[in-house]
Amino acid sequence: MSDTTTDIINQIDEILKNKSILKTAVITGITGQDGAYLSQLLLSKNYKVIGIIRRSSVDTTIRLKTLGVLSNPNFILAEGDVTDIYSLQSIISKYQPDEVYNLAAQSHVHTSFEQPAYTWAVNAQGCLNLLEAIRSFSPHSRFYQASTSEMFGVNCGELVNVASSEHPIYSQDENTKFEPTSPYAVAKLAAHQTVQMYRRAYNLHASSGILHNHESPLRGENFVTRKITKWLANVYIKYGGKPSLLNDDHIHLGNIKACRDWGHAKDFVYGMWLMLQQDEPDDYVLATGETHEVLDFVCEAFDAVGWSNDPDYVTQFIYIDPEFYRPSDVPYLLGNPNKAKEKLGWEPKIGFKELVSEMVWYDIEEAKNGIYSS
Ligand code: NAP
Ligand code: G4F
Repeated sequence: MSDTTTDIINQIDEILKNKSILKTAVITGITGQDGAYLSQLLLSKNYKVIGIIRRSSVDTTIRLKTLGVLSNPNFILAEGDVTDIYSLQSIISKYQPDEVYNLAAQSHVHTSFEQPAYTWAVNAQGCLNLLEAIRSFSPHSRFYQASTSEMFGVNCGELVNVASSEHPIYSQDENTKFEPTSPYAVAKLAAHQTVQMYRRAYNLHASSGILHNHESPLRGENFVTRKITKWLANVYIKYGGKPSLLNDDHIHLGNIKACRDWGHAKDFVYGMWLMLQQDEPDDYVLATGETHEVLDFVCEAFDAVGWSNDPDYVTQFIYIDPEFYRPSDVPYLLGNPNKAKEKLGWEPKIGFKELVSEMVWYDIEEAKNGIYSS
């Protein structure tokens, strides 16, 4: 084939690809766990995805590479920062996106106690900046805000099994009062209410997902779930698949009695997308409806590799370290996702056991290959 023929074929290919593009989406927080899974989902639906990435002296695209997103021809990285409104204005006005997902955050709760002003700038002001950019330059764009169950704070929610006073169960839904107990949650609540205000005042199609904890093998390594699975994987490899404390290989943890409603990030990003496909914007809780203590997570991880999951046995491997306690912690999260089920048809597919097992075995493979990312 001549060069000219190949050129023509390539051009036709390009035209056909562009023709099949359905929508354009801008995502902030593109390099994070959810940014990676959401891009993967949208690309599979023929979106053109523009990921806003902040300048860094090191490569932060590891998750995007792992999921094969970075090499997709419909994926573009645009440099920007949610604390810099001008960068957002320029990207939003250039791409006129159908959908904008604001996932950028200083997302670590413990860190927010040490860096409250920075957390506020990214999590609260950052959301306002993005909404303003949309209002001014692309008001037709549909907007998703990454709100969080952390906003419920010390409020365990409503009693759901009124019949059993012996084992009362509480759960949080869209009507549960927010009682935030960290700088992270206070900033997220400010953003959440700003979204509601922009919806009312400016008629923007702006929705918030009040998401309970969601994890995956791509979870940041200083969140408790990934910290546990990485620790276990290293011990597993070091001692040939046997549990051992030979070199004082305890895991250092803080509040192991805290309860979280842990789901899989893949399920949750699908819920985000569903919210923006609705005729009307709204707020939705996404959760599995099941809660576990941090200690249960460690036991389940032991079980995944065939070690005893007896809590008395497992706790011998845990060193309770005050360093990992927070000035105030959220004691209990269990979400009621009924509204999302009824209105969006959303349902989580991956359960707790499967989630823990996937994370553990992924980290064992990484440990085998000597991959220790930061
Ligand atoms: P993550 O892995 O920590 O990712 C956070 C992302 O935000 C990263 O891409 C980070 O970029 C980016 N970012 C931080 N500061 C920024 C700034 N100033 N400008 C632009 N980007 C910035 O978080 P995640 O677990 O994917 O969570 C996604 C969102 O959902 C967050 O808003 C989080 O607060 C919220 N959320 C998460 C959960 C959960 O359980 N995962 C639950 C409820 C709500 P770098 O790579 O450069 O740091
Ligand atoms: O894994 P965590 O750090 O997640 P946390 O604080 O629940 O926040 C995550 O979920 C929120 C949704 O509810 C998101 F909005 C937020 O961005 C983030 O994704 O901690 C979970 C629990 C806490 O009670 C913590 O005190 O585990 C307890 N914990 C005990 N030892 C620990 C540790 N947490 C961490 N990170 N490290 C420990 O060693």
